Amino acid sequence: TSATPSGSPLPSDELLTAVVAGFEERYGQAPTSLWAAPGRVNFIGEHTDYNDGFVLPFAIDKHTVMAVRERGDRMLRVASSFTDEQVEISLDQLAPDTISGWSAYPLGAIWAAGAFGADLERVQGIELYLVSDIPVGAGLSSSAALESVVALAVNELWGLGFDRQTLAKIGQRSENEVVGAPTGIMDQSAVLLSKPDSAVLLDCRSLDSSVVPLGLHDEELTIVVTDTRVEHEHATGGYAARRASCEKGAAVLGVTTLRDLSRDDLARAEQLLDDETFRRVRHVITENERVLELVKTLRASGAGAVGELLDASHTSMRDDFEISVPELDLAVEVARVHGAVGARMTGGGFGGSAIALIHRSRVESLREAQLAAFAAAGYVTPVVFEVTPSDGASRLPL
Ligand code: GAF
Repeated sequence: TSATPSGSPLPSDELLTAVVAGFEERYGQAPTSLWAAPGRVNFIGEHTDYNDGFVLPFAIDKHTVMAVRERGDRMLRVASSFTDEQVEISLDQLAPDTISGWSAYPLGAIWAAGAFGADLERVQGIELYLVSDIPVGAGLSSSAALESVVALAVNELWGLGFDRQTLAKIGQRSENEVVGAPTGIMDQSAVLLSKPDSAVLLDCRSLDSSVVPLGLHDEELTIVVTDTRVEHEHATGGYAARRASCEKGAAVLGVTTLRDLSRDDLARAEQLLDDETFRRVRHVITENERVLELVKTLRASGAGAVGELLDASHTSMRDDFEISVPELDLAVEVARVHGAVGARMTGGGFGGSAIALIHRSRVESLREAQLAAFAAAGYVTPVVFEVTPSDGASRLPL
């Protein structure tokens, strides 16, 4: 894989070849522009985004790549390597209830741009083809990458004039209203705002963001992802239930969102809430603190000093928020035993991936240990790989 001038890894040559070849095969012509959006790892700050709290994600060196050609009519045509299904719809027909299935991700982002005020009546259609090496269902934001790559491309091709934070909101709106998952603003923000070797500190209330250098290289540290291959889904089940618990906790405690609470409110929360809701609230309050504490520690003492906060975050997700699964707990435990500075599950939970912050020299032994431990437990073989904190979505040279 080659890199940009700023040192961020570009999508693999394999993806770039596949996207152009796939486009030509589907549409019989060459594309006129290429776009890429990365997946993300959340370093810390889980289920805090929809509570107006703090998150600290970074983009990774895995990408969704899209080839596009502008058309002379109002048709949108979307195709991908994920499925044989090619979807065609006129811009005049685009609405949440006319789009479904996998095409809800790319088409939903276009609809949402209109919902944010873009004048889609004056634009002409496009045809696009998508490929990706971000594993689906691994908690690495393959959906946000899809929404964001489309939002970024049409913003530029159609001259819509949105800034990146608004493009993130457009992706989120599509996810909420077209895909139907009640997710927050973190993933699309990570995909669109990240910078190499850094994480993005985002205040999900004000949407103020700052780039926080991770300095992993200087300390010979790296981040290893263990994708448990237990697939999660945010449109159904646990994710929405957790969100509802947080809203209930905030309502009982008389605040707009849990962001308005601090450690000083825990005693009152324990008195007023049932045990389960109390533990959900405690996770969010303490997780917000951990995000800010981690950024402080990182700046003062470097990444080698943040392990305890990562570990505490996992414990809180496992015991208080109850979004971990045995496979994630095992991956975290194995990482700790094999010398990780810290480890935690990342993303929405109920499956997906765990991350370990670890010395580079220990990556291979950690991989072997994960494979052996999962085999011994009778779990599906996990996929273990290093990730590099990378640049956000961009246009690629064609
Ligand atoms: C998923 C959601 F999409 C995010 O908005 C966030 O809530 C995350 O789960 C949990 O931190 O990735």
